[in-house]
Amino acid sequence: MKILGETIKNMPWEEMPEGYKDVFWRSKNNPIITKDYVEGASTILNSAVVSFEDGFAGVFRVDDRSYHSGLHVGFSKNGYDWEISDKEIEFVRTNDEITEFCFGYDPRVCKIDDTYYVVWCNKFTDKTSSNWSPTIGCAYTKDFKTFYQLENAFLPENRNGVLFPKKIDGKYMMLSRPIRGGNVGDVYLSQSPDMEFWGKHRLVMEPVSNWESNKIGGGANPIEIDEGWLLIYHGVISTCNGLRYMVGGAILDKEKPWIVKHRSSQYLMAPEEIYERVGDVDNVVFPCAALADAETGRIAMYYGAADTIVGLAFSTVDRIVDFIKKYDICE
Ligand code: BMA
Repeated sequence: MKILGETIKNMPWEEMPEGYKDVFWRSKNNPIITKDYVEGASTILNSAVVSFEDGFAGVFRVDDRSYHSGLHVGFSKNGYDWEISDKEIEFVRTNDEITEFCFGYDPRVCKIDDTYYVVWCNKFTDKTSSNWSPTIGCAYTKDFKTFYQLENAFLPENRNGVLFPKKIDGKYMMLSRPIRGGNVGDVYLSQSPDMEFWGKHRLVMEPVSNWESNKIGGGANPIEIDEGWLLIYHGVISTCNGLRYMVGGAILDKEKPWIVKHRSSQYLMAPEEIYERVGDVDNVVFPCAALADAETGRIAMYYGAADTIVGLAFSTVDRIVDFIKKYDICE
């Protein structure tokens, strides 16, 4: 199975432990990022990384000690050691009517042509409103210095915006998770000619297996492979002990990515290590980014663990696709 896309120099990588059986293996250096990277941080969690110039850039969710979620930019040469700004990104609004940035949950960063788009869970209403109403905020940057904020993509409530790394049939494509009653939800796809007007909405998938029965949502940007789009997403089960967040996998159709061609009935990764099981929110692994190297087929996934730190886990495109097909619910 081939990854179609960039070859990544200095890709973070560690060999699979001998005799290892699961899909993803964790970095021996986990946690990769802790609160100590940013002065005044309470936690640094669900964050996005992309390759940039001769290394990597990231947009990090930093919750401060008032529990305000800000987005901070960071840079790294090797994907492990990061310089993260102590200051929040100050978005330049492209028109005065765009809601001022209020908070930033779960950012994703996606390079499309020569532009890096940032999408995150944004508060729809203004700073003074106590109304929660989350939706998908959008911005772009070319240099990770100046970020221009665009219109919110959707009406509230919506979370987990994830862009495809190229236009399909001339349109930007975004996955998102509108909330249906009681904070449960499914993955939808919306299309846009300009990153402003979104339509042609399609239902992509609903929870099917028990492990994801509470809700599902996008994870990393879909990875283009010869067979379609490899989607690493998150799924949640509601247990007697609260919610448990896990990682799932599916392959979407190349031209019509709202069509699911393969999808695993089994999760690909679940909270297992102590830093995934215990934290601000126990039992959470939450993927927001995956580096995918076309030359080697290697995949390095960045994920938030227990809403407290950022971890890194590795796999290969073959290993993930084989697993999805072995447990395929679309067969
Ligand atoms: C979701 C999001 C994530 C978080 C998860 C578990 O609703 O807010 O940021 O990781 O809950 O708390």
